[in-house]
Amino acid sequence: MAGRRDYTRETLADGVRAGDRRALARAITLVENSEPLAYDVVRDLYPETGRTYAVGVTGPPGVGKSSLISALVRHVREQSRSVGVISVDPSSPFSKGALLGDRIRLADHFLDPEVFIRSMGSRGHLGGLAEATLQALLVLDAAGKELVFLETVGTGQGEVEVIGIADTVVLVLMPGSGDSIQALKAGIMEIPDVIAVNKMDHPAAKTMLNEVRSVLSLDREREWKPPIVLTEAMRGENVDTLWEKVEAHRAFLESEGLLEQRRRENLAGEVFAVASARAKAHLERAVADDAALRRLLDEVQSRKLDPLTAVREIMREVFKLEDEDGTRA
Ligand SMILES: Nc1nc2c(ncn2[C@@H]2O[C@H](COP(=O)(O)OP(=O)(O)O)[C@@H](O)[C@H]2O)c(=O)[nH]1
Ligand SMILES: [Mg+2]
Repeated sequence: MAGRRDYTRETLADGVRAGDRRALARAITLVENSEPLAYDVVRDLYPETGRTYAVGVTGPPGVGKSSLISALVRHVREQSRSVGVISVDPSSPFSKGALLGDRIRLADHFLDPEVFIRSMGSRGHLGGLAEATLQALLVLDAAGKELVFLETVGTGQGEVEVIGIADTVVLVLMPGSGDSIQALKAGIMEIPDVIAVNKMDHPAAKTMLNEVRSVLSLDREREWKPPIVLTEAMRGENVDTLWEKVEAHRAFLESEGLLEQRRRENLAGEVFAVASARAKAHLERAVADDAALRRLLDEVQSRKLDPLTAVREIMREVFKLEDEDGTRA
């Protein structure tokens, strides 16, 4: 199939199944562009998916997520496992081997045919980044990747939706990630399954470790106690231990019969997230395209119409919904 540019639904699905890199790259580009062919191919492949184990890697910018993923990929490649990486960190663009700045860590793996790395742009997908990531993950799953790492930056709602599909979530912090500690403490950030305190070469790493420990100790009821690992991504220090913890979490989920349950909830959550994102995009477009709806907003502004009456009008007009605010007309 080499050299063939115009895939059909069948040849693209077959290329993905065979793990052909060109087909994978093409399929994910189509996914990113919300092309109809991408939907068809994923629809065809979906019954064959569910074999990949997805590891989400999240945390603030600059903590070393990309570097750690690179080290983890190296580690799991020593066990000959096939790997995919999807990065939705806009600051870590690893596409086509053309890497910016010093972010060459994942480039080590570009020559390895069993490793497929792709960064997703944050362009306007109909269903947001959650949609594009989910579809890309399914493509890599159908291609037979045993493991897929999903890198996302931050802790915003969009990122939560992207990481929401992961079987195991690793939160990466570094000395000085005080905001994240506060977010964990306040319950803004969900408790991850494994925590890496990276840059352990930094003098404040131990302090950070203790802070994370004290936050987690507040939460005694959990069956799974998230392990915390000090790592150094550049030299690969403790990366094997970090991977052991990920595997331990997987074993925990599997032994308790929780993996199926988690996946069921994750998939439901993704469907909901993508549907919500599409509904929002639809709403915004509808209001932008409709002078009468825009006028409602003007009337709210000039206090001729109260906000919830405008909401009700908009819901009726755009979604054909009555009484969505729960009041009786
Ligand atoms: N000293 C030290 N620097 C690190 C470590 N891990 C990553 N870095 C550096 O931290 C910076 C950000 O790393 P990167 O992996 O791009 O972080 P990301 O934004 O979380 O993906 C880079 O300059 C890395 O070289 C570490 O364990 N120790
Ligand atoms: Mg990164």
